[in-house]
Amino acid sequence: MKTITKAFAMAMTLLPAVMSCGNTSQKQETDSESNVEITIPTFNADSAYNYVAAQADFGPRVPNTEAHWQCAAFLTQQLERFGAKVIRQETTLAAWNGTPLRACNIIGAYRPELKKRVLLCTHWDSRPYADNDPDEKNHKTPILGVNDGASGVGVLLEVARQLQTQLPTIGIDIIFFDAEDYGIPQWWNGKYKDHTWCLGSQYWSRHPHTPNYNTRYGILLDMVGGKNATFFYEGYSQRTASSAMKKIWKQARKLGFEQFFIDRLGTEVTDDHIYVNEIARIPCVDIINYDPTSKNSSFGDTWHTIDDDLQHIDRVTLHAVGQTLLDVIYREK
Ligand code: AHN
Ligand code: ZN
Repeated sequence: MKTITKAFAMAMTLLPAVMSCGNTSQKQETDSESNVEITIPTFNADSAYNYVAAQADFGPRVPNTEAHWQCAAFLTQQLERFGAKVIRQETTLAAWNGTPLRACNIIGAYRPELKKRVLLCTHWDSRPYADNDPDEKNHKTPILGVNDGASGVGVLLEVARQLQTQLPTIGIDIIFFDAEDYGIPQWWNGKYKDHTWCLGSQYWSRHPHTPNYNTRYGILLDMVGGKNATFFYEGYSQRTASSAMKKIWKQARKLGFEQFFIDRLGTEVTDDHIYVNEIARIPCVDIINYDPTSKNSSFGDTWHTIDDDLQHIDRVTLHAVGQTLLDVIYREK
């Protein structure tokens, strides 16, 4: 009885800040500069987790496979259900070994008529090779890509679900890039080839979904679901998108997510944000797990291994990233 009373009292103290409406909840805040009341949705980590699990259920989402196309249809359907204007960019891209990959970037636009916009992106494909697995016999096995692929998509689908109920002041574009993870494998001992990663974002950056596409900045998610993930300032984002980067980390830390969003510089990584910045000229921040303690890889123990599965996903991490995104985009004016 005592504990129930205590829990109830604690819930009561939260009531003025968090209001429930149907299956979504939100918090009200007054903007300190403009005195305007803003309503920020509450990110539902269970919902995000379910979207991550739904992708894992398809199996590896490697280009030129049936599971890949089925998942593309699922992602298209979800964005449409959440009220986005959906554009599918289907094309054929050449892999590192010359294999033609049937690829599809999936774009969901909210209020496409607005000039003031923010871009949220992540890759949705999964890697055809577990080439960083401790066991060499797995090096040619496709990975499930649950953290590396599905986690970013899960977070952005939950953001999309929240966008549908109440729109922010600015327009939002969500892009699921394809063929990010078909890069040259570690076991290849032939000639090295550059620019084999991020094929979908390279394509989109050369062919944006609308002519003269412009946006304030982009936020890229990569491996945002691992237990105890840590997001350091990524070196390239720091050099090319520092104001957006600082804004995101500041907001995250204000929300109490300082164990995830570390106030320190990490390394520089090859990822979709590089092409978005270099080709499309959009400053883009990479929120990517960086684990300086892992013996297997700086992206964490499960990176490009057969262990990148649902068991290693933590809702708490999804929540920290998703709520930070919502707070950042609903504060844009
Ligand atoms: C490197 O392998 C250095 N970057 C690839 C980025 C990546 C792969 N992100 C997810 N998978
Ligand atoms: Zn990868």
